[in-house]
Amino acid sequence: MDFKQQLEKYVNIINEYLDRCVTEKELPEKNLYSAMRYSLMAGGKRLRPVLALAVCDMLGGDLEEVLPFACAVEMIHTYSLIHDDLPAMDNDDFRRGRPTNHKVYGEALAILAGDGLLNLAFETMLESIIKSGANEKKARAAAIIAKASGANGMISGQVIDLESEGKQVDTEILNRMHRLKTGALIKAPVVAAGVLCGACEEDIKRLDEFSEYLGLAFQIKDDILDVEGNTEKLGKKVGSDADNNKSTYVTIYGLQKSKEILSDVTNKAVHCLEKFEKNADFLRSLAVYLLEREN
Ligand code: GRG
Repeated sequence: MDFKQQLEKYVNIINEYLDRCVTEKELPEKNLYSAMRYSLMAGGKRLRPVLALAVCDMLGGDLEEVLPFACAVEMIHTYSLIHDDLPAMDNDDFRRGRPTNHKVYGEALAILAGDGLLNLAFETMLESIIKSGANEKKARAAAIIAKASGANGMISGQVIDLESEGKQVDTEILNRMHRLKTGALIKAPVVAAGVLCGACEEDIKRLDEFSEYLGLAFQIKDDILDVEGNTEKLGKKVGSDADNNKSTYVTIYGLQKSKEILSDVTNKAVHCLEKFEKNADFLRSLAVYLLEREN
């Protein structure tokens, strides 16, 4: 199976699982489920859960055991996008090629849909832990994901982002912001999948370093796409960083230097996978695919 076919296979597995997690019920609160589904099933690259499944295959693990955790990360990611788009945050009108959640359902329901997805993520992981009889590896994986998405991770990154608006921040703050806001939720599925599959501590460290570089590369590319991307392909507005007066890799280093850093960081990510030899082929291709992505 080539890279594109394997990627499609992973995305289909993820979409089928997510589709079963949120169903619209004929209940007085059915609009809540509709708002949750609206954003969760709106497409998206599914990068975070794909990473978890790819690490699982690389380590010879059981995809069924990793899937609830992989999809929990996607639920958390989707909640963060819904909240990030709100008028109180980035105030965006388009996401994943459609009007943002609050544009369709109103602000109050969008906030609650985000809350619903966040809690569903933890419900999904906890049910999997309970089903396996208080499995220690699963508990550790859930803790990694909880830490990455909370005040020790993504939420702090978002706070730095909000408080940096309109200021020229230095590279130390910019890197901290990226590491927390974007990097943490890219690292979590990689490391959590390693833990779930029983990887040794040295391999967990390799996965940690790989995903650290990959998360940074992903964010640099995001900064570049916000300047020279295409609104239709991206499914969201281009130039939103400039509109919100944000410091990015492009505003600090310029477009050309940012591209050089992106290429260097991607090479470093790929280098971290050497030990896994042929089994890491998909993840290597994924790193290059992300470097070249247009959305
Ligand atoms: C509201 C707590 C809270 C956090 C928001 C994720 C985030 C933090 C903000 C999103 C804003 C943004 C553009 C961040 C940069 C990188 C990023 C997370 C892009 C969106 O992720 P993709 O490209 O999106 O994986 P898809 O739609 O493909 O899943």
